[in-house]
Amino acid sequence: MKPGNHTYSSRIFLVALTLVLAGACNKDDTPPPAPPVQELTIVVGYNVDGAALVSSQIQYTNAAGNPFSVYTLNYYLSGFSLQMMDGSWKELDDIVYLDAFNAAKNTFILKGIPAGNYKAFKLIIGLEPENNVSNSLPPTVDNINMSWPDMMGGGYHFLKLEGYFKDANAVTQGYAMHVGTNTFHSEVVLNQEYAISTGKDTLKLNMNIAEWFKNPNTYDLNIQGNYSMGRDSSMRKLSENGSNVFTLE
Ligand SMILES: [Cu+2]
Repeated sequence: MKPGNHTYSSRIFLVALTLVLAGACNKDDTPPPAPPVQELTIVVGYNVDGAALVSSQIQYTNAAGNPFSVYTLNYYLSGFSLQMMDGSWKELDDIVYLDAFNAAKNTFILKGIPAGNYKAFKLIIGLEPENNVSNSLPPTVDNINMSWPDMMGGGYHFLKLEGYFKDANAVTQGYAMHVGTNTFHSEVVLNQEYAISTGKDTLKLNMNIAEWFKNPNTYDLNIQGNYSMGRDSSMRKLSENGSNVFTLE
């Protein structure tokens, strides 16, 4: 072996050793990165069969042919669950109060959702039985206004949809679609693919208010009644229709 070759080999060995040591040092000194926090902002929008939601004169017509307006739309969303591509579900405990005519109460943030691709989004309109307990929510003005009388079963209103309609004699009357009491929450399943990226992301939910009167039950305010509170047959129809009011954008 020539002396020059020996020197060259030693140099390669030293360079290699340095790299190994450097790598080892980096491994010891660098903490593992903290898992990123995913925030999913949900923005809720409204329409009435494609028409913009405006709180004003009677200008919409429901599936039964009743001309109607919308002045109040308050409700709870809860039971959020997001299905990943492998079929597993990420369930969340959030309970959110919404007011269609208050922009600040149509946006909310769900936290701690792993980034990735999803294939379904579930939620309920209203409260599940374990949360539908009188005075169990923080005593905000909104929650107090949504309380359901104890003598009628207690808990909270799941939905208040109110406005005016023209009855069979073309006389303007008020209507109040109030839904509450256990088993009358609406289950919403949106089978649609969406991606949640690392960091912050947004999903848009759209409610077609006309669906409350339409599918699967045509709700005629003249026949079924313009007040639903405490009437099981009316609340059942509305809660079934509620399963079809949302689409995911
Ligand atoms: Cu009521």
